[in-house]
Amino acid sequence: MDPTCLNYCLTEEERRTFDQKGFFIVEDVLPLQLVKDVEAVVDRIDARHRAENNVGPHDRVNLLDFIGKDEVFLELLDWPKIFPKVWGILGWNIQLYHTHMAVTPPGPPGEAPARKRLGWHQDSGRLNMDLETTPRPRISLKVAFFLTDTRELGRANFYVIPGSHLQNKVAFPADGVSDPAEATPVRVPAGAAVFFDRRIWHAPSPNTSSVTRKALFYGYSYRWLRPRDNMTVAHFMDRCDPIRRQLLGASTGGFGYTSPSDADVPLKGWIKEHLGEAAVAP
Ligand SMILES: O=C(O)CCC(=O)C(=O)O
Repeated sequence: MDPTCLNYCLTEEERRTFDQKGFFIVEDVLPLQLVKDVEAVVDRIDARHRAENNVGPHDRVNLLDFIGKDEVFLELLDWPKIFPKVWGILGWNIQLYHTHMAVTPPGPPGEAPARKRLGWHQDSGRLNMDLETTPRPRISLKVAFFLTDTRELGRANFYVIPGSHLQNKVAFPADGVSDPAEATPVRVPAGAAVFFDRRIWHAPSPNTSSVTRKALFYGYSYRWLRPRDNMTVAHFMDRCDPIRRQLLGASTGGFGYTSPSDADVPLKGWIKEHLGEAAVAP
């Protein structure tokens, strides 16, 4: 891994914002030419998925496990402007546990979206029922790469309730259709990344604009968590460096997920080499 990524380590302000609000935004993460290149790949995959699954042109596609579908997605896995922030938050015993590609086209012309509450949720399904603490533990985060400018409202903005990552429940308005007063659209330019704690209450929203919104979600977790999708990456392993192999799920065996040796976590060795012993403690 190129050590120049160390220019993009997690800042104290980012850490504070993440701890307090449950998310933060980093702009200019992807150069615009790369955004265009990635978008072309997303368009091809989206078109095939729609054709094969009979999905209409105005319906949202949320395709899980896109990581293995093109080499360019591998580049974003340890992208220098984001990856040091990921291990700055979670530490070195980490993996990619989940990816999803969200393509939200404009709704049908002349048809306003139904008046209903957004689909608020915390990530990770059963974790939110099976873990008994308040708040529940963090365990994972997502990085959302935005390929579309969503600075305007109505562009299928990603919504969050800032600070709600420390709440197991949200109080919804009694009318059954309104969103909580604290619901906030995340408004970012193309090429930005949004880091969010899996526990933050968040939701997709309808697209009332004329522009299709495209975003790629990379979920990072501790290595002992089971992947949330099929992680179809075996064909990538040969061409990956040891840190990428770690991120894609490699381990010396079952024991190595919960009690990793140095061979299981080359990221730990890399951080120690460049930032010293204290950076990898405990
Ligand atoms: O596509 C979006 O804006 C929402 C994504 C989402 O709900 C999720 O990552 O769980």
